[in-house]
Amino acid sequence: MEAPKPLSQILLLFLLLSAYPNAFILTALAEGVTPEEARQLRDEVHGMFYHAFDSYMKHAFPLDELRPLSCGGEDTLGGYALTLIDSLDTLALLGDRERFAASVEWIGKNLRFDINKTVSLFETTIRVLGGLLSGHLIASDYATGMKIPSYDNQLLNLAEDLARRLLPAFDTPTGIPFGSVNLLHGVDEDESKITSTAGGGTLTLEFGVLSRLTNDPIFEQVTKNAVRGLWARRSKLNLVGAHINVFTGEWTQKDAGIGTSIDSFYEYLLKAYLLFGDEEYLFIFQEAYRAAMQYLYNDPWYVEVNMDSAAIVWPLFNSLQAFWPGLQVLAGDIDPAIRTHGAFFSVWKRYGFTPEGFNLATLSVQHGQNSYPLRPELIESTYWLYKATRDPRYLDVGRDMVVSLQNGARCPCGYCHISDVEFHTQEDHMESFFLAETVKYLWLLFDLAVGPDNLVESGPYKYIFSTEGHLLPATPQISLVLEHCSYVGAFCKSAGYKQESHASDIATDLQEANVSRSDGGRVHTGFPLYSSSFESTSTAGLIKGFCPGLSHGQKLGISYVASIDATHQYESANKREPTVLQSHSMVVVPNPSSDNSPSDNDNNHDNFQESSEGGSESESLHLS
Ligand code: DMJ
Repeated sequence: MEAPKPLSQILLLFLLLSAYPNAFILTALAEGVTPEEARQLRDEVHGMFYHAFDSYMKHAFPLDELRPLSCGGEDTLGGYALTLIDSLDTLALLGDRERFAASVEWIGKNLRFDINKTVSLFETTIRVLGGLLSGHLIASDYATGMKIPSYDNQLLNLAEDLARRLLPAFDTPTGIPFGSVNLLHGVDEDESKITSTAGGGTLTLEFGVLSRLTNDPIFEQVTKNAVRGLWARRSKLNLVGAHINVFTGEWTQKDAGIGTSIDSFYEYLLKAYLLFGDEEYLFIFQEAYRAAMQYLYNDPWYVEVNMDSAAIVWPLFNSLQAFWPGLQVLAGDIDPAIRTHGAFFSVWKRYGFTPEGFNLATLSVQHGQNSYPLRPELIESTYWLYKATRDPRYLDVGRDMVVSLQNGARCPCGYCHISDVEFHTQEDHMESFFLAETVKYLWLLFDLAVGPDNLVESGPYKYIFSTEGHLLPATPQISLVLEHCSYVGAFCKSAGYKQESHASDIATDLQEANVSRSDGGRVHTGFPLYSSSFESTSTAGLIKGFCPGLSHGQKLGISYVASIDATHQYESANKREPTVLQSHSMVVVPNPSSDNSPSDNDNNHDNFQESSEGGSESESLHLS
């Protein structure tokens, strides 16, 4: 690892960066993608998927992953057709009934997990368990339009068998799991006791869904316990480190950040709340998010700091950070998401790909971190920002990404890792997440622009994407609700009539549900409610209660309400006027603990819920 930069250099950097954000955003402006082009791009991405998927099936299957340069395959995880499992729900999303059904059938008949393999708990959960569960939820349900008549829960049975083999990893004094586990023998004797925060804290969605499908709470319990174990050891600043000893609970790597080793810990806090409605996750997310925005955010970038002192240790952009603007869209914090996405995309534009590390002090590729292993994160955020704003500039961004992938990464039998973004050197490997995520988000982006007509946007459920891009539907069985009304708002700034009517519907709903009192136009609930959105042009709101006035899509899905702004933005962008985006479509950010200052906390935070509940009236977490 390179030594941290001197403070003067870092200060200079931030002076530079504070002048840069707009420039970064403006560099994102390109020739506009027309609706017809969007359709062509969607079809091109479809072709990209099949170039890689068919090559995998021809040259690598049933090995785990494709070697796209040499047209071969390799076992990289457990030796169980990883790429096929990871691709299942993308096949379904693309409407490929034939390959989806054939893949489900093959997996049901051939996969076994009683094998003497030590595997990564995190990777196995997000890729294999998540892939099996989303495949099961699509194959078993008429409402998805992809039900397989002969399907008889084979994928669910496999998922349960696999998860039971992973359970020994959670048998630690802290509840934070080991990083790896043997599928036949449990945890190896010499297994490392050090694990990453993301590794221990990114398991709740898959295990929680499994619990709700099998009616066995154990899976949900152990993964929630792991999150509690990590969060209880947060610093006084509400930051978590990167690596921890699962026996002693000591942090062995105290660098706090939103990227490498921590990223999806934040992601699953919010998504576990959205999928399961479990407010404990929301409380933790709110505190964790607020701290991240306070200590890690250097508009528009994010740095790594010491979790105790907040001193900057690494002024680096790392490519895993790029999921964050997408998460911010789900959290309703769209303005900083737009700026950060613009900054991150400026790195992509410079090299044609994002390097694993980009040094913000030298404004160059971080030594030793010059590869682009086909990661999806920036594309994922582009999709979410387009979904939230409908700003056509995000289609331009998507087109640039397609061009980069087609010109730089496409190789004879698939898509190659780029081992050096400065020279576009190709490497003979294709991670399964290229088909599970990278191509999926690109396709969704362009399909959104031309239709949309797909399971995610027009299907019967609200879908939460796992960190591997797997589709996890908020079915009543999974969300444990009928009239679930953790409504992710679809308000738009200038659509005043919609905003007003929603606001009054909601106020009425809350009164009817006897959980609120209305006072001077503000809505108060027993649960902290983001209230000011109804009065201002800001558009954030988490609405709890019963919402008879809302459509099915609004109650159960993240649904976009076209706004006057959006139309205006489209026109403006086509006239090449840089516009500031304001219309929002999905928003949740109440703050239950505005008076819970970091100094109120001590190092052992087992009582985090109590301290959260002591919070005053809700407020926004917009901290920029
Ligand atoms: C994927 O496996 C997941 O997105 C994970 O959260 C991070 N790493 C890769 C993609 O970069």
